[in-house]
Amino acid sequence: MKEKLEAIRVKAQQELASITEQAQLENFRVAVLGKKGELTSILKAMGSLSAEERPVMGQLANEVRAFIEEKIQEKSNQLKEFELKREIESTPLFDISVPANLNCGSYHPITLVQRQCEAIFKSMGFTVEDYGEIVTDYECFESLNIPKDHPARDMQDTYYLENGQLLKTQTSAAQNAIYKKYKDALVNDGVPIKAIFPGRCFRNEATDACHENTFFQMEGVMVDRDISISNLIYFMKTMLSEVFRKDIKVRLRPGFFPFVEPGFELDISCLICGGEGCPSCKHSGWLELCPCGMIHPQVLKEGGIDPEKYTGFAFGLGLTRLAMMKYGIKDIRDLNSGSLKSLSQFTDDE
Ligand code: FA5
Repeated sequence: MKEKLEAIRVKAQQELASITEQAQLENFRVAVLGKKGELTSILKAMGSLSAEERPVMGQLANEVRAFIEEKIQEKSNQLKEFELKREIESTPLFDISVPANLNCGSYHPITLVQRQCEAIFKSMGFTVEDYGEIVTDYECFESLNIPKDHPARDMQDTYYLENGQLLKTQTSAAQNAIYKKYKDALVNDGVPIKAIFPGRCFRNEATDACHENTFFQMEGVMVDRDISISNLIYFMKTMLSEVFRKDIKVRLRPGFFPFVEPGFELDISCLICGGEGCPSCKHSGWLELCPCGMIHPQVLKEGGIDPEKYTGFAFGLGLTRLAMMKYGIKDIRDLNSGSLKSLSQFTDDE
């Protein structure tokens, strides 16, 4: 029996070395350690051994089992790493010199990133909401604690219609409507509000490599009893690690937005220059990506939610900048250029 056990250990090592897929690994595990596996059938024969031999063989069999289990785990980790590497390497980087493929359509990089973010948040129980691009002053500013004479408006000048409506400057403009839509389920049935709402935003501002007058954001809110900054940090971390699938440097610093308290700026180290400083990050090495914070009590109240009982977080992810970082696009203006030559290279990502 001793020889048989040793032989299994050696054979297992040889077979493991040639395995390249998780499915193969599972078949191997069942063939050796499963109910009808090689090792299990040897253990079953243990009863025929003498009283002196049994504990010695029992100990050896356990050692062999533990050894093989450890090797299977190691192999599984190795395969997972390979798969992740393969996926990262197959993500196309933006290359303006790629010849145009005009025969078939392709998804815009922002659509790809938006869909990916939606899938991540849906898997964490968030609903995806749609909202208009033309909104009222109340939706875009007043319901968010930004009255008519508030200086925060200076940072978000926009385009106004003759009837007083405006092109929304931020996806936060949908917050009030979302709170009103879900407040009854929250209060009566205890269902937390967990929603994301991606959308196009417009600002009347000078453009440069990281600023456009028309860009995409994705807002997210969560409201329930006892929601804290730890919840906010958890969701931000999960989202970034799922999107980039690699370690990226992030910094959180205080930031002011009248509709959150406390408020933060979440920046990521610029992936175009590796944090050295370049036009894409205004030579700072960091890119403002996702401001966030705890929803201001006044904003909850305005949405019909009692801030004494409920708290929540909100974030405003810069989707266009996320697409820049994910695909290595140096100038944000390329994304609105409508250049089929640049955009067609993303065809294969879906
Ligand atoms: C806002 O728009 C806030 N509504 C975000 C927010 C939501 C804060 C919820 C707290 C709670 P800000 O103006 O910084 O914040 O824009 C948010 C993100 O949108 C920026 O970090 C950036 O990634 C992106 N962004 C803003 N302006 C532009 C622009 N002109 N071009 C491209 N992306 C932009």
